[in-house]
Amino acid sequence: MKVQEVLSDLKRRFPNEPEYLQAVTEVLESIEEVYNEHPEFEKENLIERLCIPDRIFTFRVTWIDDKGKVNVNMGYRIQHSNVIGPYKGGIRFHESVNPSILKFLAFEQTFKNALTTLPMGGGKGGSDFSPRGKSKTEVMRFCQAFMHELWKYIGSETDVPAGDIGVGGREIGYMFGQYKKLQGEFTGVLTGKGLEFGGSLIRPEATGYGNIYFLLEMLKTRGIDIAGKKCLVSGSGNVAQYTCDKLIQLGAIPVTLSDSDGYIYDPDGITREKLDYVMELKNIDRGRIREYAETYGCKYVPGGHVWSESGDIALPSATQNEIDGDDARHLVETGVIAVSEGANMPSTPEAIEVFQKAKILYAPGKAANAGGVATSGLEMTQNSIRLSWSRDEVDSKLKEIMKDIHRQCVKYGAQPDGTIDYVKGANIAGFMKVAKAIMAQGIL
Ligand code: NDP
Ligand code: 2IT
Repeated sequence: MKVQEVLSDLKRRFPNEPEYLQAVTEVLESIEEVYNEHPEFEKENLIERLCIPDRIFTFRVTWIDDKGKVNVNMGYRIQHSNVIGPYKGGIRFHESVNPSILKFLAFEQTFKNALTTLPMGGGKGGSDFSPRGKSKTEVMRFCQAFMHELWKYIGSETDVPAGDIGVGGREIGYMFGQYKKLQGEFTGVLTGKGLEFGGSLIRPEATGYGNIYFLLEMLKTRGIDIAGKKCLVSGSGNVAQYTCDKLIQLGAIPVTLSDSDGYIYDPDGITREKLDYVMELKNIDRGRIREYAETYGCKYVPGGHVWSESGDIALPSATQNEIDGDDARHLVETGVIAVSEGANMPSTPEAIEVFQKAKILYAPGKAANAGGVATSGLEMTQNSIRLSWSRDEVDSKLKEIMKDIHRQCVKYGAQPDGTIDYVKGANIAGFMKVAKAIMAQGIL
């Protein structure tokens, strides 16, 4: 089937899955031209086989809270594609989780993982359980109950989950412990593990650092220095924190952070000391970003989005569709020069169009935030060879991978006017690798 036929067919079959359709539409529209140059792809209905996940597991998760109440959540694992390696991708715990969101993430993950140059297929999982407001023991019981179902479907050579929204080192530790007990085996079945039990140095930092390494490559194409640039960062979790960390190291000035309740704007910049405070607030005390404004006496906007402020560089690091068309127009009108996505699909299609028309530097998540999963891939390698690499070794491999992803984007996304279409570049590069692997392995 032709690209447009597949798209309208998917819309008919999955009308209640807007995020999945959004991600699929973006990729298919940017690869259409290349796809049409390969009649052998169409002959084997490659597109439809690429868009529909290999399988989806859905299960009930039952757990008891501290008051003795029995709670029921939904659990999922989407195994999208294992043509270039074991299924690989994070687990998200958030009340908004549903099949559409996980299908979009698993689809995107497949291309992102292809771009890393490492042998990893694509998958994603999660639950509509939110750790927010839960005690440590409730989170532990939930993670154990979740893994009690999930363990049957995963394995170090089959499917290797990791963290995402609501799943950090703490949750990975609990899930790893439960997997090990059920399977009776110590294997690298999850990434993002603690350093004491097979985790990799730099994995916590990797998504944020990787995003800035990618941004540096983009800025280099226009001869722009990052030092002194005012940066808008959204979110205040793993990705946002290490994005700020690297910005501070490079002399840039992060001025915002947010959570689902609102955002802070600190005109003096988030310094090293203030970032240490945020890390303790968010990772240990599990507090709200509002408390930053109370501690440092800056602006807090309840219910607001950082995109109503202005800055030189925008680094969305919270969630999907957080930047809409109006936000994008405001950012462009107030002089943003680069947008690099730490989050997955944070810009709506309209926002992407605004950025691209304005010819600012714009990097989609599947390229810019691939450093997280790439370092997960490095964790898998270290687990397989039973060795731990030093911080510098992992960091320099991460830098090389991000530079390589940038090169792939330039190769497939260079435009006649000298600019680079990073959306097209990332989508075509990822697609070609996965497509060739599917063709080589026969009709399955
Ligand atoms: P965290 O759970 O550590 O942090 C998420 C942050 O975003 C929190 O501040 C959270 O606020 C905020 N947030 C989440 N959902 C919403 C929402 N619906 N509305 C408003 N704010 C929200 O997750 P990560 O930092 O790991 O993930 C952030 C993004 O980066 C996600 O899009 C994820 O898919 C992506 N990503 C993560 C990678 C990783 O390695 N962790 C790798 C690649 C991409 P609150 O605390 O109030 O919920
Ligand atoms: O979206 C992502 O790339 C992640 N959440 C990280 C996945 C991983 O397997 O490390």
